[in-house]
Formats: sequence, C-alpha cells, structure tokens
Amino acid sequence: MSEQSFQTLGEFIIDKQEDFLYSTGELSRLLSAIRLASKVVNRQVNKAGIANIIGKAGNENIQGEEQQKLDVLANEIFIEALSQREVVCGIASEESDDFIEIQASCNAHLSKYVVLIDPLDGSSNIDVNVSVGTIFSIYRRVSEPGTPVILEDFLQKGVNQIAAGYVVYGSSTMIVYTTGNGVNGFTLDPSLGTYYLSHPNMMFSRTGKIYSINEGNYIKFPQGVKDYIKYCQREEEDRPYTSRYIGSLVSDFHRNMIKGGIYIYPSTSQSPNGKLRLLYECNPMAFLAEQAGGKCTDGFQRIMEIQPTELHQRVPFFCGSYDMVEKAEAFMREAAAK
Ligand code: P6P
Repeated sequence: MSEQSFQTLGEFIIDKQEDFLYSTGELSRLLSAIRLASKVVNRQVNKAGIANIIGKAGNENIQGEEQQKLDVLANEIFIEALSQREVVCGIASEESDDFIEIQASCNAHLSKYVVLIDPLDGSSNIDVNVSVGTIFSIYRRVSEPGTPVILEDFLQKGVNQIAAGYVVYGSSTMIVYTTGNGVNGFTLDPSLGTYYLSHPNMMFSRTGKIYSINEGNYIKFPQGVKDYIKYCQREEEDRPYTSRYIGSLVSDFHRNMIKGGIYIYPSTSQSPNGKLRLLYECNPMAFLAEQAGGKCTDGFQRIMEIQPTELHQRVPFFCGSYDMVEKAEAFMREAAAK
C-alpha cells in the first residue's frame, strides 16, 4: 500500500468533525479512543496463541457464556481507553452485568456520550483462529449533564445513535464506522500502527447471492425462515444462492457488505428472541446497514425502531442487501398469516 495515497483515520475523523455543527471535538476524541483500544486488542488477538491467553477465563458473563480470557481483556482495554478521555459518562458492555458510570475525573460526568460495546464478538472462534470483532454504538445521554448516568441513557432506540461501527480482527484488521453520513472502512498497517482509508463509501449491493445462517438449527427455525432457506436453495432464476456462515457476526456482515448477501439469526424454538443482543450488536450493525443502503429488521419491524426494555435483550436479526431482506420478510409475513 502506498501510504501517501490514503488518508489516515485520524485525519478523516478531524476532517469529518465539521459535519457536526458546533462540534466540540468530543466525538473525535471518543472515536480516537476506540481507534487506540482496537490497536491494543489487535495486538493481543494476533499473539493469543503464544501469549497463554487463549482459552477460558474460568467464569461466565451475564449471557451465561464461558468468558474467554481475551473477552475479559478486550473489555478492560476498551473501558480503560474510553474512561481516560473524559468524553464518556457511561459504558454498557456485553461482558459487564450492569452499565458502568465513568468517574475517571470530575469532568467525566459532564460528558454527553454513552457507549455500548461488544468488546470481542465471536470470541468462541479465537481458539480456532477465525476472525473476531468489536462492535460499538454511541448515543448522547438523555439525562442531565452533571448528574449520574441512568439506565434510560442506554435504553434508547437505534434511530438515536450518533455513531456506530465495528473492528474486524481478520486477515487484516479494519475499522468500519458511520456517524450518519455513509460508511467508511479503514485498514490497519501494523508496521506503522496506522489505519488508512481503504474502503470509502461502503455500500451493500441492492441484492446478492449469499445467505448466511446457522442451518444446523433448521429444525428449530420459524416456518418463514425454513421457507426462505428453501427459496435460496431452489434452482430457479439466479438461484441456488451460496451458503456462507463464519459464525462471527462482524465477519459475516463485512463479507455481505462487500459481496452482497443476507445474514439471519432468527428466533428458534429454544430461543424465542434469537441470540443477538439488540443494544450492542443489532442496533450498531443496523445503523451501518441502513447507511450502506441495506436493510435490517427482526423479520417484521425495523430493528432501529425497537424500544429497548433491558440492557442485554435479544432480538431476531435479518440484515443485509435490501431486496434479500425484503424477500425474507415476505416469507415471514406469509407464514405468520397462515
Ligand atoms: P451460533 C458469536 O457468539 C455470535 O454472537 C455472533 O458473532 C455469531 O454470528 C453468532 O453468535 C453465532 O452463533 O449459534 O451460530 O454459533
């Protein structure tokens, strides 16, 4: 890569600061904190195999999932980086039972942003060297500056997001994010520790030929999902489609945004609300998807219109190329009408 031909993430953040009328630079500092933390996590992920931090931390998170050592470490790294910038008054994380009020300094409680984060999504893939990711979502607090942060600051609809994005720790490490003016992707040059703008104005194709779902759960799926899977597999028109499932949301989403496709994690007979968490997985990915011309629903309604009621609530998730999500929804509505 000829560095001089690409803008760095730092320069991009500053350039885009003007997009925010009367921007005080707080969001820029917040995004820079995420950028720094991602580099530290990237280093840990890349050496996990030799640094004896692979494997389980010996305890469970609120999801009842075995916490991988890197999960715990990534959570600490992002919380530390965000706390030090005095631009975040509260953080909610998949790895922390309750939200965290930032008391780093007397100024933190005056800051206007809260961050919701899945610090290391897909972490069960770490031991088998498959890509993992960080997902983040940023809101303005709804409570008064200077007062303690409250649960309602976090239980906001996805349409209120100020920014959202992910880090994918894959064959290369990338940050992909939006502040509501399109989606841009930045690739890390590890030799310099610098992210460069490599994927400007990322867009989903209107349709695609990749469907991404854990078909091992087929027997537990709602009828509409079963019908859609059979539709994808029929030899008609531009089908059968290709099935691709990495088992890491960030990686499956990223591939679909580049190649076109749909990712589905539906409700099942065992998990009526599916597996993915609304606040720090589905809403940020939905913001990115819509900003990239895609669509994101729970099979019936727009994900970003769902009013959250609990910090770790789950929702069914259909996300990707607009026409593919529309088609899957049509099967869901048809099955529900029977
Ligand atoms: P399953 C990882 O645990 C995750 O939250 C997503 O990253 C991924 O897409 C999904 O769960 C995989 O779940 O049940 O198919 O293994």
